[in-house]
Amino acid sequence: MLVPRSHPRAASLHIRERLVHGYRKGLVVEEGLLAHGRGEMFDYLMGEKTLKTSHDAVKAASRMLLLAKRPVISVNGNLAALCPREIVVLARASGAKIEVNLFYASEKRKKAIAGVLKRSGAKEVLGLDARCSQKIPNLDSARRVVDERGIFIADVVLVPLEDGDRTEALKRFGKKVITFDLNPMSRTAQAADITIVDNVTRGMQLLIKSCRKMKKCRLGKNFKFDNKKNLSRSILAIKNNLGRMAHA
Ligand code: PTJ
Repeated sequence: MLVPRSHPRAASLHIRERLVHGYRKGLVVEEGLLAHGRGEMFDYLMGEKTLKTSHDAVKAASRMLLLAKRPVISVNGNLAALCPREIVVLARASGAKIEVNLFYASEKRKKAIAGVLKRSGAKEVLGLDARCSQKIPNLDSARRVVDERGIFIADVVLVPLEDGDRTEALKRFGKKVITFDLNPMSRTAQAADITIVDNVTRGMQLLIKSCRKMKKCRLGKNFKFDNKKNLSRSILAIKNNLGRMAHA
């Protein structure tokens, strides 16, 4: 049966198609397809809509990005396949650099991802020049290799769809971490300073809008955001939604 595009289910099918296309083009790894499936499950439980708590997290994240001295958007295969244009627009709106950083690293995939970003309008993509490589201490995966002009010296790093080990390593290394994760219970979601519990395809657009809006305001340097509390509220919202679905 054909589902009309306006239906949330149609949106999720469209997102899936983009990811599969990204896989065929060599941007996404097989493990990325599995990670997406996990995300889809949480999105389904959320009713495929942005939660109120996620809007609050987006506001806090845009503030943190705009107040940062050296913000960086860390790009992996899934993010590049799902929202290449949004990455470039968000970088412009927030003043962040763009760096390719992969869990399952390969030069070929890095180049393919950088190519997509450049075709989407990126002027500079970090993470490709081996002469600029530095290492995040106490991390085993390929994600420890970062660019000395980017993540290595960043104060705030946006790490969508991240693995828990690197989020914790980035925190130990003194970085503020913002993440998108549909699973509010994941290690990354719990370890980050700000977790946007939303599909990255919706969340990136909201973050761009929020950065553009906040840019026009005078931002106070100090602001508080209780990520743990916001995550608990997100879990409760999902639980309530589940209850409604069960009784529908
Ligand atoms: O491209 P690479 O080599 O860097 O590899 C990327 C993956 C995604 C394979 C790697 O980072 C990975 O294995 O990630 P994890 O540990 O599986 O975590 C992915 C998290 O992202 C999970 O908690 C998912 O629920 C969540 N997720 C999946 N799809 C989305 C998502 N969150 C937001 N939006 C999505 N579309």
